[in-house]
Amino acid sequence: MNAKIINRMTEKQLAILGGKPCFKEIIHVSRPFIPDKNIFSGYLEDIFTSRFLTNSGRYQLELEEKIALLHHVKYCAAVANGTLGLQLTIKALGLKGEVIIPAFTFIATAHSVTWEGLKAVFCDIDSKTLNIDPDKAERLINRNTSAIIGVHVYGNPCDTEMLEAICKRKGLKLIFDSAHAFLCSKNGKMIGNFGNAEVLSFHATKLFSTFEGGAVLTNDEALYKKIKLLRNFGFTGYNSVESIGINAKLNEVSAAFGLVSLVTIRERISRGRQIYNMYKALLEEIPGIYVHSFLRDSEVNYQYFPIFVNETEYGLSRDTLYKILWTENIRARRYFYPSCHKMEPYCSMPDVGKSELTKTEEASSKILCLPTYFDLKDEEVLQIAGIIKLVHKEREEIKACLKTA
Ligand code: T4K
Repeated sequence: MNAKIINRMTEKQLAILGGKPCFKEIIHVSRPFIPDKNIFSGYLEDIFTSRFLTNSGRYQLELEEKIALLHHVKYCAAVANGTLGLQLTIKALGLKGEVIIPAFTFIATAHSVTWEGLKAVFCDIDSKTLNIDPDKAERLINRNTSAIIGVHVYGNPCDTEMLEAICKRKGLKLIFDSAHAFLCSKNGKMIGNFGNAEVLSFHATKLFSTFEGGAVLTNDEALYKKIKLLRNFGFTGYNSVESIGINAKLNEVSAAFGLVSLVTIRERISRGRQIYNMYKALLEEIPGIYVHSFLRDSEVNYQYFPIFVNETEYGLSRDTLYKILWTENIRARRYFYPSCHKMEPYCSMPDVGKSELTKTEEASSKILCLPTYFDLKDEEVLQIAGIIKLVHKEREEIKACLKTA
C-alpha cells in the first residue's frame, strides 16, 4: 500500500501547478469523535423519558465523577464551555488588576480575563515548550498583579514547578488553561492537580468532546463550591441567591455524549500516538520541517500535530505551504497565528507591546498544525507528508508560478 501511494505521489502534479487536489474531500485539522449511535440513543431515550434536561442532572454528575477520577483530582465542576470555565475561576478566586498570560494561546484565554474586567498582560513563551516562560512572567509582576494563567499548549504541560514557586513567593493565584490537556500528565501527576485550578475544554475540536463544554478541576473544596454556585446564577437554594452568578451549566445531552465518548478515550490517544510517530518519521527527512517535540517527563494526548517551517531551509514560507496545502484540500491550521497581542482589542492598547514577545512572534510565524484525529487513515498521513515533501522538491517552480500569478 505504501509503495502504491509513494508512486502516486511521485507522479502527482501539485494543484497550484495545475494538477488535481490530492484529496477530493476536505481533510480537516481535527474531527470530533462520534460515539456509537445506538448506545447514545439509549441515553437520549432515558433523558426524554425522565425529562431532566439540565441543572445538575444525573449524567452531568456521573461525568464529573468520572473525569475527576481519571485526573486523580478531588473536584470537577462541568461547565458549558472552557471559556466560561476560565471566567468562573477568575471570578471565584476574586482576581483583581492584572493577570499575566502567554500571548501564544487561543484568544479565549485573553478574552476571559478581559471579560472579567481585568487587564491581560502578555508574556513571552519558552521556544522549546511553547508555554509561558516563568522567568519572563516573574519580571512582569507588579503590585497590581493578582494571578498568572499558564496554558498547556498542545497538551504539553507548563513548567508547573517554577510557576507554582513564583506564585507562592509573590502571593499570586495560579490557573492553568488546560483546554488542550485532557488526560495529560507531568512526572506522573495528572493535569488538574496544578495551581489553584485547571480548566478543560470539551469543544467539538477537542480530543474529548461534549459538543460544547468544559470543566474546572481543583483540589480546593471552597473554590469548587464557589464555582458550582457561580455556574448556577449564584443560587444557594430555591429562593436565595448569594452572589452574581451566571448560567454556565452543562446540559444532560452533552454530558451523556461525553459519557459515551469516554469509553474509547485511551484507544484514541494510542491512535494519536501512532499518527504522531508516523508523521514524525516521514517529515523529519524534509529540510526545514521541524516536528514540535513533547517533553520527556510528560504524557500528552496527541490532539495536535504541530510542525515548524524554516523558510530558508524549506525554500518556501510557512504561509505559502499553508496555502498550498489548502489547494490540496488539506486544512492545516496556524494555531496560534496571529498571537493574541497582535489582535484587537489588544494590539490597539497603548502598552501591550511593552514587553518583548520575540519567541511568541517567531513561533506564531512558523507554526502549522497538520490534520490529526483518531480515524485519519495511514494512507492520508502518507499523502499529507508526501505533499509537504513534493512542495519542497518543486519549490523553485512554485516560486516562479507565484511570481507570475
Ligand atoms: N483556551 C485554549 C488554549 C483553547 O484552545 C480554547 C479553544 C479555549 C481556551 C476555549 O475553549 P472553549 O470555550 O472553545 O471550550 C477551535 C475551537 O473552536 C476552539 O474551541 C479551540 N480552542 C481552538 C484552538 O480551535 P477554530 O476557529 O479553529 O474552529 P473551527 O470551527 O475552524 O474548527 C476546526 C476544524 O474542526 C474545522 O476544519 C472543521 C472541524 N470541525 C469543527 C467543528 C466545530 C468539525 O469537524 N466539527 C465541528 O463541529 O477554533
